[in-house]
Amino acid sequence: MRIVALAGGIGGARFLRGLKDVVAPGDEITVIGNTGDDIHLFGLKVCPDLDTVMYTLGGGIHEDQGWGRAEESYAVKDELAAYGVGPSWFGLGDKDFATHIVRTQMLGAGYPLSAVTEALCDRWQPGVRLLPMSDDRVETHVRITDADGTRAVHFQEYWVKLHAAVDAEAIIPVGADTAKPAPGVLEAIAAADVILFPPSNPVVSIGTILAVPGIRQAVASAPAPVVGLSPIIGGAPVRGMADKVLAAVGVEATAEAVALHYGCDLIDGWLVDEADAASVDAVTAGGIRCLAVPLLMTDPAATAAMARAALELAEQVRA
Ligand code: FO1
Repeated sequence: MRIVALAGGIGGARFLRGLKDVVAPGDEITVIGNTGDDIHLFGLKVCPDLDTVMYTLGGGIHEDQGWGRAEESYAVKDELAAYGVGPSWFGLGDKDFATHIVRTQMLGAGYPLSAVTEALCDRWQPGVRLLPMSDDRVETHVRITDADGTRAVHFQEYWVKLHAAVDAEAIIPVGADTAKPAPGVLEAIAAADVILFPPSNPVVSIGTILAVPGIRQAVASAPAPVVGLSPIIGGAPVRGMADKVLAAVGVEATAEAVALHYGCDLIDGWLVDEADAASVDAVTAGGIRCLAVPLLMTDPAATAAMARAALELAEQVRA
């Protein structure tokens, strides 16, 4: 079976680890990764969501953080700070720097991001094919108003430096409108037997991937059933500040609202947590098959059960 998943960072990567546990030998998983979180720092290109998938599935992730490397040190970061070279608010570790140096070196040599990602994955062997959504530069910016007035800040500044403390007035995936899907992305979607939306941020992760011209249309018209898992449980995001960016696009932070935001032209099935069982009827009325199952990825077995439930719902939709 060919499975395609549109994935963002931490939640998406953790879900994929469970998916790998439940698929049969010979099944292929292609991950279309969000690159809107990418940031250029110290002359290096950092791809947080691609790296989180690669490290999580490759066994190098800092498990508690869900980003960066395990057993990390920060000597380079401290030296940069000693030179007064910022920013200091983004925690790049020494081992992680090597990834960004290799990536930037290969990009500078003319390799597209998709080829670079494939090369980095040669080392990590994540057990999935990891494709960036695009080889073109897309960077999500957030319009905010605070004491310094109204301005757009890079998503990472909003997320990591400002802790999403101010409301997001608008989410702008800069460059998305002229970006092209990376090689293999549209083909994977068209050939998929199942397409999954893991519990990633529906606006800045999955939304950004869908903002690349051609990708939303490919998913909507794909023969495969499309099943998503709600990143919102009981009216709050499981982690992160998805509610802040959902508000920016006028979507309530509920499992039901996110399903209807994607819409029945895009998704065929939607898993909500048992805490949101009351929303099953409303999602169903929206033309989307809906089931309430445990959605907290408390441990590998729970995550595997979620992945199994998503695949089973896809089969029900297909029938
Ligand atoms: N997130 C934080 O909250 N604080 C950090 O200092 C931080 C550093 C960092 C470095 C590399 C990387 O790949 C990710 C990093 N993240 C950090 C997470 C990142 O902001 C998020 O993973 C995604 O952008 C959102 O999914």
